[in-house]
Amino acid sequence: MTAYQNIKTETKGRVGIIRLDRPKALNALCADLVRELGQALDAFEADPNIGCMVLTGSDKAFAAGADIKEMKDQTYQDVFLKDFITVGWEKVSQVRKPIIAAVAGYALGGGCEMAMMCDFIIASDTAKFGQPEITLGTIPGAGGTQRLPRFVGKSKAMDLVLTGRMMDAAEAERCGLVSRVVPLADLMNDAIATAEKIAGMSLPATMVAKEAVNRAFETTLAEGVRFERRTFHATFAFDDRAEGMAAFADKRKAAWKHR
Ligand code: CO8
Repeated sequence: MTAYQNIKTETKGRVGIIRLDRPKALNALCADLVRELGQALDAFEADPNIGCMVLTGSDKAFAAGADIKEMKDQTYQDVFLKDFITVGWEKVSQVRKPIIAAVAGYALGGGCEMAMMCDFIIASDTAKFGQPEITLGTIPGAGGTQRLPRFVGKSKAMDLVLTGRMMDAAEAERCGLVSRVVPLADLMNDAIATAEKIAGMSLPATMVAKEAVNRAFETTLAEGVRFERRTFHATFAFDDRAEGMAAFADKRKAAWKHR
């Protein structure tokens, strides 16, 4: 397995776990960390034994944002020429296998944005979310102004982006940013059990389901429903669709060919 400096990876059954691990900076997302994260995502994406991923941090911080110390002296030319953020970061939103964010502690700025790039967020009761970039004289740069309103609506997104305040896990669940909140001690067990359940499904069905839900955020309702209909029809080409329905009719457990 590749040796990483800023993350740790492990597998549990068909689940690939990536842990952000830069404790001295509360997992601030420096360039090396983002590069390693991209490599780990690529490796799990390519591994036929992995059906779902979990992205997590420490009890204290999922990630406290982009690395401010690394950013502070950069010029417009620097960030423009290297297309800062686009390279590396987008990979989290581009993996085709499902990925769950398991968030404890701070998920701020780029950390909150990275959690939102995952398919859904399971939070511990100690989690804190926010987009504090305004307090640094800048704005979210990894999708915060676009993804946050889609999760929580305009009013709450404006409140968070314009004040830079943090919200706790209860508020994040109320407004739909997270799918569920669990006690800190249960966070990883819950996230891994959820990922195992997903990884136990037919992989092609899981991947097209993810693609179809994501389409809802990128198109009109009519186009989205048309896309869903065509994709649903296409699942009739899957061996596993035939097996799933046959297993139901035979009152037996489906034996997926593609997992
Ligand atoms: N960048 C660099 N270092 C950080 C960051 C960060 N984002 N967050 C914390 N650290 C460091 C601290 O400097 C400190 O280091 P040191 O011990 O050397 O002084 C160490 O981590 C521990 O932090 P604190 O002592 O501050 O810990 P506290 O428990 O007192 O406070 C907080 C925790 C409230 C989370 C506080 O650390 C904080 O406010 N951090 C900054 C949060 C923030 O503003 N995040 C947004 C960053 S901007 C951003 O994400 C833009 C995204 C756009 C895309 C970016 C692409 C790269």
